[in-house]
Amino acid sequence: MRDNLGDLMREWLRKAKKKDFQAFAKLLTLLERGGTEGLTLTELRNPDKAAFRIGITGPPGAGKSTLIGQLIGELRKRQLTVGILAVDPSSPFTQGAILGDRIRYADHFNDPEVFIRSIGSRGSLGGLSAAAYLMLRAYDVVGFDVVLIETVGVGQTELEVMHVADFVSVVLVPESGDAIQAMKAGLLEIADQFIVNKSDRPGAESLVRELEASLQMGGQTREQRVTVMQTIATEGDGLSELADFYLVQKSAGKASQNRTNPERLQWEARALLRAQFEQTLEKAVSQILTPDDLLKVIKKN
Ligand SMILES: Nc1nc2c(ncn2[C@@H]2O[C@H](COP(=O)(O)OP(=O)(O)O)[C@@H](O)[C@H]2O)c(=O)[nH]1
Ligand SMILES: [Mg+2]
Repeated sequence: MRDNLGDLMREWLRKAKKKDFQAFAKLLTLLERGGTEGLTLTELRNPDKAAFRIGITGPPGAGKSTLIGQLIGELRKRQLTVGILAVDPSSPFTQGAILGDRIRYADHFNDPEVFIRSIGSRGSLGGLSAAAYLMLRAYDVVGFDVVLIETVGVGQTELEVMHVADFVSVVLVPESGDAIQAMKAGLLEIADQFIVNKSDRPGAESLVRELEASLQMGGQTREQRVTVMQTIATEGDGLSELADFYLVQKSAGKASQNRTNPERLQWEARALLRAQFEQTLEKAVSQILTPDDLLKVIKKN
């Protein structure tokens, strides 16, 4: 049974590498269900390519999905292949909402160089789900130039995007509160860049100034200077500049370096082990039927 799963994964992967996106979708589903089994695939363990992964995070409603929709178009104009992984249960890219947004994203759904996938659930012991890590490995193997990862930046889970992305953009809007609040939420730690979206709304300019001031005061710890850009995603304003900016970041070549970084591998191991523990835990818990079972099962595990 286990061998079968590995063989099946290998088969879908072989097809996916030839741009068979139906096969790729099937592979991702197996990776999502198969626990750590995906790691038995040599190519997944050691991808010979590394897509430039851009994490796009920020509070719900900030306009991340709208921004990504526009960004896909800009990246396609620049002849890049684009993969999207939405780790956001409320994303328009998730199953149900895709129907509603069919018209808005129609171009991209029919584009053979664009692949969109979402995972609704996160690891239930917290943290980014193990599946997300494995699926992103598969995006590397298939050979996308750029992968956009959408997460909702409101909890610890989402801060973890910094351990899989090669560049993290935090999307804020005038109404999402002041810069201090963003700093408190830990967003300064993970941001390589802030995008002030909805810049058509009042308060955008002052948010930019606040962010820049906090960045100056905050003693930026990462080697890269954190930038602040402004967009109006609904109008496509600032999107061409953003795409160009990402291409400059991409050319710095961090992606392949990051893939072999021990600290990152350890974060991935945490997610995979959490998933494994969780399975064991659920199995053990289901055996408890009497008060005496409680001690028995706990001692046994
Ligand atoms: N006024 C304005 N509305 C925007 C802008 N960008 C997105 N929106 C709207 O904000 C709402 C939430 O957008 P969405 O992309 O779903 O946000 P997400 O939850 O961060 O993915 C939608 O109604 C968008 O049309 C913008 O730049 N200006
Ligand atoms: Mg969204």
